[in-house]
Amino acid sequence: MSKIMEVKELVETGKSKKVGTAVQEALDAGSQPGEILQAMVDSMSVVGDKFSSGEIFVPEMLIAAKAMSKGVDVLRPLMAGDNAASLGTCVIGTVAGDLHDIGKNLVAMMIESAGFTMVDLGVDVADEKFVEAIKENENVTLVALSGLLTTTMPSLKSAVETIKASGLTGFKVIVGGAPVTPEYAAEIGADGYAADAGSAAVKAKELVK
Ligand code: B1M
Repeated sequence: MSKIMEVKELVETGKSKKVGTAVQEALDAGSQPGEILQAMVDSMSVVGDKFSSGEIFVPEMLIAAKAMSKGVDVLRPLMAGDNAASLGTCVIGTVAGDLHDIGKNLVAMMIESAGFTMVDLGVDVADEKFVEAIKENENVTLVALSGLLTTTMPSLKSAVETIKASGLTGFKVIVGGAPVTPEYAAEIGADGYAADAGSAAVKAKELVK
């Protein structure tokens, strides 16, 4: 089995202790970081499908997520670019009621590597926490909101509304996450939308220029 396939299988089966080593071995064997990352993202889709079909349950999803995070830890220094150019501070978080953070962490990593200083509020972030973070941090130029559940899409809406109603200015709001569409982003008043971590970094730069 190729090293990259081994990484994929280890993530799918939640073998967190082995994933880091396997990712390093895949790199040593010549695989590119982006390729390994995509293999792990594909694994999470398999995990999601197995969950949907009742083959696995929440604990298995959780351990697969932990395994993927271990793999991402090895890739992080290789994915981070030259962030000498400061495009300001980005406040990021997964919206209220939502505990998914792998996608948000990847988006944070890519936006940071595009030249932003990152303030990561974590998961299940109440609307007011975003407002507080904009007030408390210097030169916030971007607020990035992630939502992974159809049931937390209204939290994206209320977070955008609360942030816009705060009267604070000088930043743009970008939203994303699997159930989010460009149409929904526009409907809730977000300034931007991106489908994945790479395009989030591109869009982030575009929004603050
Ligand atoms: Co959850 N979960 N989960 N889960 N989970 C999904 C999302 C689901 C699709 C699985 C399924 O049924 N097939 C489903 C949602 C269905 C729906 O709403 N339509 C689901 C469900 C139902 C649930 C629970 C309700 C299950 C339950 O309890 N019965 C529960 C909810 C808990 C809560 O949040 N309140 C739950 C719990 C969990 C765990 C905690 C066990 C775990 C998360 C652990 C963690 O994140 N630390 C988990 C996992 C692992 C998943 C799946 C399997 C994988 C998610 C993931 O990390 N994907 C997921 C199935 C799937 O995704 N196919 C699933 C990899 C990641 C790289 O992709 O997060 O999509 P993603 O991020 C992408 C893009 O979306 C985008 O860029 C990222 C990188 O390219 N993106 C942005 C994300 N944020 C962005 C922000 C941007 C721009 C782009 O701008 C700011």
